[in-house]
Amino acid sequence: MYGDRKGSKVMKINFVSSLHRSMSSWHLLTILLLLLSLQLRLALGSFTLFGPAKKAELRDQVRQMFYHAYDNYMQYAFPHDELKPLTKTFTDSLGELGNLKLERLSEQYNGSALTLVESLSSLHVLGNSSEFEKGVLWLGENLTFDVDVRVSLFECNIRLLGGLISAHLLATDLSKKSFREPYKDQLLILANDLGQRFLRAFDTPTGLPYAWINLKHGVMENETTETSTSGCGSLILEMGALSRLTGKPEYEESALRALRKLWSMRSSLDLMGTTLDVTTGEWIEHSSGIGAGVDSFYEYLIKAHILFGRDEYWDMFSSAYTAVQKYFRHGPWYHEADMRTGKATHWQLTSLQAFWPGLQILVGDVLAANSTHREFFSVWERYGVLPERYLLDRDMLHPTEKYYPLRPELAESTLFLYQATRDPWYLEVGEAIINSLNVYTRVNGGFASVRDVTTMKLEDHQHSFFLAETCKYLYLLFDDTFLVNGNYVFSTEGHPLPVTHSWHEWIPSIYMESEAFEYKRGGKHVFKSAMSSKLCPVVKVSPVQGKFWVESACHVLDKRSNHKCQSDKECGVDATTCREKRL
Ligand code: DMJ
Repeated sequence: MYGDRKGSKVMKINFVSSLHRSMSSWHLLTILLLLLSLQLRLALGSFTLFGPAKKAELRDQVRQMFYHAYDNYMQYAFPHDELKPLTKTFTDSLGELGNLKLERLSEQYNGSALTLVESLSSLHVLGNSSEFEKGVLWLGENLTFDVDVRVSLFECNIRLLGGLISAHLLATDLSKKSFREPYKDQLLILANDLGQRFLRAFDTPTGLPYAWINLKHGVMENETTETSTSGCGSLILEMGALSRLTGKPEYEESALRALRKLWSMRSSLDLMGTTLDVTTGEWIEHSSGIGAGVDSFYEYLIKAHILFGRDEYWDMFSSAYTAVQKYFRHGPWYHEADMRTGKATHWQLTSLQAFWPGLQILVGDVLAANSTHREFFSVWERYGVLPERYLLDRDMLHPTEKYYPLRPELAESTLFLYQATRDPWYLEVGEAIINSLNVYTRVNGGFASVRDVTTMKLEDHQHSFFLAETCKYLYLLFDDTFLVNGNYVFSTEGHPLPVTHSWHEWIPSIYMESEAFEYKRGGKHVFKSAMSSKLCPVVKVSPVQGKFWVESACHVLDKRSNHKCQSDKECGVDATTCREKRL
């Protein structure tokens, strides 16, 4: 088991001693017996707590939460961008995100049905093909990007472009038989149109894209030249996928050129800053960490490697990851540091950082992931949800960032840790997250963000990522049917992109079914091939010259080209389950 329950033991000791002062010994005995029985249940293993019935019950609870959020959006906000659940109205937040001057919003702008676009892949994961199909047909007929609205390139990319591309791939996946009527690539046509509009942002002397564009007119006059590392370094999954799907290389080329330029700006310590100027290619903010403004840059390096197989992404990722672990990590926490010196600058925990353990699972760094995840969960338990920012050096909440906008990161890491370890402790974490969301954020009109974690006062906003990510990750934690038969990488917005051999640029690793190797199972030596032992899932089996060849989907490849790892360290990581292969 990876779940360390030390923290809860300490809490129990304090709990018992304070009770002792105020209660009779008879009461104390009763409580001790109760605690003992709880301890016994835990010692017997959580299998009794998390049998199939309990998992199904929690899955159904999440399904119900998703539909509470979705139905209210459809009733009160659609086709606008997001739901205001307290007043049961809407906000065209995609425009607002980028539009500091609201008067610039065109009067005809009625939103981009953002939450519907973001919900499609979740509807598919939940197995609701008819609502999925209805959404696709509506978007194909009604959605237009020819609107006079200034948007954030990053947000538009991860939410709209990613949502459209993922849903397109799911719609065309015939094996899922999700469509009753013939699908006519409606979503891909929309994605291509959006991609064309994005290209204008890349027209800079450095190739680094502007952070903001007007969807109708392109980059506006006097547009700010400041952007963030994640803003120009997390475009490659969506734009690369768009190129593969349309056959138009310009999307991937633009995103890759920007990524290479960004990487060339790293310090001699392999550290990045947080903000930069797209015209000069100079850093503006030299301090950075793994949270806001940088987070998905790291995520997209490893995920681009998984999706496209290019070694270049792995090389960038492994250097960047090593530098993070070396300069930012302090025990389970990650502080910020100056990219030039590696010296610590800010000691803060931010809610966005909670994605990091999930990323660590992708590289098989399970123990480090568990220790950080555990700390984040203890903060969740302390406040009931995760506060946006906590000052580690002063041991206090950030005075103005006490909010929790229904973010998914802790649920995301919990899912990946559970997939990697199957430790039922993570199901308990998932259950606690579900309970908190229902107790503190569920209102009659949907789910509302928390404005202040100390008072649990709510804010009138249901972010679209609650449907795209939070609900999806929690659902998959209790029912991973969707993952079992597929092999996906999730975008930073939780949109699944199938890992397919035809998108891989390297010569794929080929397994021969007959090529057996020895490994240990339950103390016995077993002779099996990588494929038949299911250590690496099959992506494609094809007959070549009369023999069956199987392509590996391992996203961290075995060290040896013949896949016969001699030690655990030489074994790769399975892309679907994120499990490290073991001897
Ligand atoms: C989402 O839009 C994405 O996960 C993004 O990468 C970070 N922030 C939000 C969720 O918190």
